Amino acid sequence: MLYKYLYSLHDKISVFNVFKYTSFRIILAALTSLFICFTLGPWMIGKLHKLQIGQTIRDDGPKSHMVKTGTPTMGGTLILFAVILSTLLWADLTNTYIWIVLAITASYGAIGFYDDYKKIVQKDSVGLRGKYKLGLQLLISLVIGYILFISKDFSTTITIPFLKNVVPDLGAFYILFAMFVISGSSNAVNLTDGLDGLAIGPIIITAATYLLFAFLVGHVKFANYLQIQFIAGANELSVFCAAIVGSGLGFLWFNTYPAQVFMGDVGSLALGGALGTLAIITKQELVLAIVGGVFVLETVSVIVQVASYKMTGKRVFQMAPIHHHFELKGWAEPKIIVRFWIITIILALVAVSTLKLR
Ligand code: 57M
Repeated sequence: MLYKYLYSLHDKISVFNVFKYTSFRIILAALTSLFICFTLGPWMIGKLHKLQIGQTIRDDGPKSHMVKTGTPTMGGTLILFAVILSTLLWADLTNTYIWIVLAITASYGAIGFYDDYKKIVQKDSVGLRGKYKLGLQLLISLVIGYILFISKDFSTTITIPFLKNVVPDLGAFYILFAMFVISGSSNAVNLTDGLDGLAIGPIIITAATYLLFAFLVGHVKFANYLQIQFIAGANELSVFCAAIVGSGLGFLWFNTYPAQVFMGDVGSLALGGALGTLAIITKQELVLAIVGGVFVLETVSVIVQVASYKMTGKRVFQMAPIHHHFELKGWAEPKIIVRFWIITIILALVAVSTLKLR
């Protein structure tokens, strides 16, 4: 929005020519969303305190969490505000992909907001029932999957990491696949969001990785050189990714241990859904399971724990998701968090290497 206006002045002010470049707008989007979170963060935390939007802590979890009672939550509202505003300011709004990622972010955010609101403001411990939450997520991702499916340029093949010549075409099943990736990613991030900074760290790293993927797949020269699928217009998504990176860093300032604010479902469901959608549009679908390995690990730990308990009556982990297992083993919270970040950085490097090792 703003960039089009500023660029239109380049005849008079030649330096404004710079707004034409995606690379410059990536930096502006990151800085704008970071600045919004930095400056509005303290005000929002104060407001959440005032409104008594504080977390209730389950007493069947690690006892170390009891001190977190009353920590303001729903901080994801600020992240989403910053992401959406800086994308609107610096991205090309004639680009359909931008509207698709904004739609997922806003709609999944609305589901999370309603769930948080029911739990925290209306004191309904169940919140939005799991089946309705998942049903809504699937319905929205069905619509997005269908829109992509009918758009003439969109291919229904999937990219298999490290295997250049294996390109399965899912045809209409791609819609189901997209639903699985988008909703699965949203719920996996939600499960991971159980320690200070544990979710936002890997979200930042994953968004930065997709910033690079979007930039490369959207440039015909880079795509040809790397022999990856060229997706016209996908490079604009790197502006959106930058907005997530910036707001994520701004939020982490306050969410780092000991956290002054939690993101709530409004943040985790939306950002997870956004990452899943980025993976689908950039045709780097399965790479999400590599760079988002921590999200996958957390989810698998829950599946294994529940399956084992139902079938044998025994638990595999002291508690699932797996971050609780390490807490109960006596690891300090910051140690678990930083180690999960380190793992994600390593996985991001592996994910990027799939561009060359094929
Ligand atoms: C929500 N929510 C956090 C905060 C955050 C099936 C089962 C595994 C589901 C799972 C679950 O409900 N997961 C999704 C996880 C909660 O955080 C809030 O929720 C938002 C994210 N959705 O933004 O608003 C708590 O997490 C801690 N936290 C931090 N720092 C942060 O920055 O410390 C969050 C953000 C917060 C705070 O304590 O209150 C959560 O964990 O509840 N359920 C579980 O994770 C439960 N596990 C479980 O029941 N395991 C069983 C079986 C069923 C697998 C087992 O192992 O036998 C545990 N959750 C908790 N206590 N809190 C159980 C004990």
